Amino acid sequence: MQQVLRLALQTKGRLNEGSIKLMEEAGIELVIGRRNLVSPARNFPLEVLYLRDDDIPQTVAYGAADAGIVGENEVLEKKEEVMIVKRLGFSKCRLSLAIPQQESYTGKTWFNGKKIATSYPGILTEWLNQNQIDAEIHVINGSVEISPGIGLADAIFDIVSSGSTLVTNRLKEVERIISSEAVLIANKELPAEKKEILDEFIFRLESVMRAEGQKYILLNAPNEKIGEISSYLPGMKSPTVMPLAESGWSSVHSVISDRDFWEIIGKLKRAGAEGILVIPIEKMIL
Ligand code: PRT
Ligand code: ZN
Repeated sequence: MQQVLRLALQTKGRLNEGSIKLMEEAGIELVIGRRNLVSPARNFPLEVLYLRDDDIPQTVAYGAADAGIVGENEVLEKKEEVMIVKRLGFSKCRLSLAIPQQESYTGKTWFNGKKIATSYPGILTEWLNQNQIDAEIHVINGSVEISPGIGLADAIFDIVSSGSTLVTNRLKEVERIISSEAVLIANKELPAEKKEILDEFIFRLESVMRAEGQKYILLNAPNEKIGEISSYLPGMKSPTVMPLAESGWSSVHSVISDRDFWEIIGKLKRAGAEGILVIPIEKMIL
């Protein structure tokens, strides 16, 4: 029987959408049965096991799933024996300490003798120990941010993304402890056949991720300007230059990154480029 890689994904929540989108972009079609716990892929030796994010590190460590997509924060908190094989660049956030806005923050020692509410006691304990701070940890799951307001704690240690939840609860971020993003984790002892499927899966993810933030650009240029124009277009290798039917003109093709987009376009126009076309790239194989 052919081996299948069992991949744990979050059933619903912030990681689910990004994970499913990544699967689609990697060309992996899932058979989504109604309320199914396990969903096989139609066209790739993989099946998805849907779980709560908190359970993903342990499930992968124990081998009930071979790999999984989960927030790095959960991996660090749970300390299970898993490998982080790929950082995936979505669901970015940070774990921070926050205190009531009216408090004046005097530095890390402010936390001495204070009560901190969190769902991440492991990461917090480590930070407190490293900084030799003696604080009390109050573990709660969900709505951590309301604890100072209702007198349950002096401070919180929680996930922050835009920071608006803190503002709403009249809190201010005073220490950023870790930053996190979605990661692909894997069991440390995968059999060779599953390892091969995982490598192919990673190869596909990399092709998709590489293409993100990159655009394909085509333009027409007078031949005497090709040298200057090419110098603005690093591309994957050098740009492709093809003669146009109209003599003295060529078509130039290359790849540019979103970040440099406007700066490069300006330079190209000043150098005499015309008919500039910019097209999204779906995948990029090196
Ligand atoms: O049901 P299940 O247990 O699977 O899901 P969950 O409710 O535990 O997790 P979920 O779906 O909320 O988050 C899953 C993962 O997404 C987290 O472990 C993080 O790795 C990542 N992530 C990214 C976030 C956020 N951004 C985020 N903003 N997780 C939570 N938040 C919450 C945060 O707790 C706070 O209440 O959003 C609020 C802060 O957001 P801002 O934008 O107001 O700062
Ligand atoms: Zn959870």
